[in-house]
Amino acid sequence: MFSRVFVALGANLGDPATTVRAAIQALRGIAGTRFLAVSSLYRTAPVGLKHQPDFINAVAMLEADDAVLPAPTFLASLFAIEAAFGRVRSVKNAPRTLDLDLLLYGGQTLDLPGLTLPHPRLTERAFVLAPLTEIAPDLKIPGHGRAADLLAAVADQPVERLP
Ligand code: PH2
Ligand code: MG
Ligand code: MG
Repeated sequence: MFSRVFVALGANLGDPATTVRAAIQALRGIAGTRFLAVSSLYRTAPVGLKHQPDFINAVAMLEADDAVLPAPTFLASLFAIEAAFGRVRSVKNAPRTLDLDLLLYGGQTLDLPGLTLPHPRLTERAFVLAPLTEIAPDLKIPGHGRAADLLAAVADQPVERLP
């Protein structure tokens, strides 16, 4: 079965806009998927650890065949792209060259070590919900309702859509 898969991109070290654009190209190359859409880039204030540079964030939408690339395998291919971009995993929420988060895999809910679907913090983050609703305005998050309604609830978080 084919599922719509949403991936969040984030970077705040080096030249983050260039990194995010290059990472979008890398996502287009994941074997067994079809690339459907990508949001604008957004400049966003850091959530969590405050004293770090602003982020560039975006969200991409792909189609994946469950039988070929189930969620854990899909996540492994995201980690491989992060590693190729020089991501070093140190402390949680530290600045990063590239962060790729698996947000949603069709309507799946999943709770595995290292992989929870929907992504557990997606519902409270404008830097994810703004680009997500840009490309999927009618999206519903399993267990949480409409993404657009969730975005309205975090409208106090500064995000700026880039031209
Ligand atoms: N990612 C985090 C923590 N905080 N803040 C913004 N604005 N954008 C991010 O991508 C981000 C964050 C952990 O992954
Ligand atoms: Mg991550
Ligand atoms: Mg993240």
